Amino acid sequence: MVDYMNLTVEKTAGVMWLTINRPEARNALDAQTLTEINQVFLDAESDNDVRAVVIQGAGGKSFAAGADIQQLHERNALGALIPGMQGLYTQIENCSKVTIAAVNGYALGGGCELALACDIRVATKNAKFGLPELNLGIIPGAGGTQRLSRIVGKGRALDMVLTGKIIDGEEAERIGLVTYFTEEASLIEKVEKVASDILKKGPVAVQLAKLAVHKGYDVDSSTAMWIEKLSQAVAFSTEDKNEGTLAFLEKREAVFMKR
Ligand code: CO8
Repeated sequence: MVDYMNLTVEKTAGVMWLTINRPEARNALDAQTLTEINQVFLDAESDNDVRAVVIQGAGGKSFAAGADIQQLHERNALGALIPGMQGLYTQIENCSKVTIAAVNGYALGGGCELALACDIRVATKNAKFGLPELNLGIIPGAGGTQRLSRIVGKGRALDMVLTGKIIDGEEAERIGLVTYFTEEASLIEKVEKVASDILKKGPVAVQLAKLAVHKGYDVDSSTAMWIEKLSQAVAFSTEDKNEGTLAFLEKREAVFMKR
């Protein structure tokens, strides 16, 4: 496995655990860290043993405190046009593996947007979500203005974006920003349970279902239905479909193929 400066990466039964490891900077996402996250996703994408990627922050205080503000200070308008963090998060959303954000502590700005780009968010009471970019004279620019409103609705998204308010994990669950709220001590256990529930399913079906939900969300309903229909047709062409349906009829657990 590659050596990283700002991440630690571990693989356990089907899951790649990516830990952002700059606790002294509250896991702020500088260019080096973003490059390393990109590399982990390239590796995960090409590794058939990996079926889910979990992102977490080291140090207990922070998931990620956003883009590195020193580097933002030095960036000009042309620099803001490159794909950068927004491009990386879109790649994460499009990743064929399931992605889970395990959030404890600060998930601010680009850190919150990173969690929003994941398929599932698990958070503790101690989690603090917010988009404080307007305090810096910029706007959430890593998908936050779009993904937050798709996840919690336009009204709540506008409130969070315009006021920069910070909400804890419990409130985040109440408004639908996070999928699961858990005690700090049970965060990893909860993430493992969610991942293992998904890993029991047919891998191709998981990939196709994720694709249909994400891609269908951004287009008109008739096109979305066709995305679902075509994804289903692919699922029907798999050995997993034969095994899954036969296992039910034979009253046994399905044994799905590896990808
Ligand atoms: N960037 C750089 N350094 C940071 C950041 C950051 N985002 N966050 C924290 N740090 C550093 C601090 O400067 C400090 O460094 P030092 O010890 O050298 O002084 C160290 O981390 C510890 O920080 P604090 O002492 O402030 O720790 P606290 O526990 O008191 O507070 C907070 C933690 C609340 C997280 C606080 O540090 C904070 O408010 N950080 C900034 C949060 C923020 O505004 N995030 C949004 C950044 S903008 C963004 O993410 C835009 C994304 C889209 C970009 C698209 C570009 C085109």
